[in-house]
Amino acid sequence: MIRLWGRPSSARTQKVLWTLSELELDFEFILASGTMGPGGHVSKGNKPFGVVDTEEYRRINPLGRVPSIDDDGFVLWESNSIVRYLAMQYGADLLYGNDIKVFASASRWLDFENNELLPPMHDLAMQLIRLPQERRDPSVRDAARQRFIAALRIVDDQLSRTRFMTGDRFTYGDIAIGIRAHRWVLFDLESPDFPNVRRWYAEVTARPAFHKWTAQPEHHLEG
Ligand SMILES: N[C@@H](CCC(=O)N[C@@H](CS)C(=O)NCC(=O)O)C(=O)O
Repeated sequence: MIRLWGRPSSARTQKVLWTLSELELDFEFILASGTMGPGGHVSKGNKPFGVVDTEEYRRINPLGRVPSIDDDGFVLWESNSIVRYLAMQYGADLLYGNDIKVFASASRWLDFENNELLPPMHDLAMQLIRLPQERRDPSVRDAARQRFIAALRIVDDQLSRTRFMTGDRFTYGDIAIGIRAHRWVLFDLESPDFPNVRRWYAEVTARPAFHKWTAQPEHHLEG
């Protein structure tokens, strides 16, 4: 049995949730966070889910962050490593066509998501949703919007040449980029049109697995 520690509003946790849903795997979901709780972010006085600051959890994840998994005694943290593990262990055909080059290509998009899309999106989530009004700074928000757009241009260029992020088949690379694209659409900020992203976004978000944990706007816009 797989246990997953995380929170539904965490895009990194969502990478794992979407992957588990694609694979139709059963799992126990343990709500955990030091910064968010059922009412929202701690910066607005809300109580966090907790768990992450316990000694027991620190033995699972020394950073005290989410997500982490325990698959029958095999413990793993770092969201991208978890997605790659689940793909290799349970979904080689479905999530990368059992092809090492496709695996590596999808893996590259996970790193791109982590390095290029996540930092500006973190700033956007803080500036648009999580910080109290008096701590928000429009110049930080706008710089993050511009940086996200620059990275999205690269995604659009890739998708002008291939149906999915790595070629003609859906892979776990589409999951990581798909979550960021979904959040971007929900943020509804001023942006150039990216027609290839639009076409691909319609296709990946039509997948039933996307609707289990990732589609819901409240996981992206509340906090
Ligand atoms: N590189 C790590 C980063 C983990 C991380 O920073 N997770 C965030 C949530 S997206 C977190 O734990 N935030 C603090 C909290 O919720 O307690 C990963 O990808 O798993």
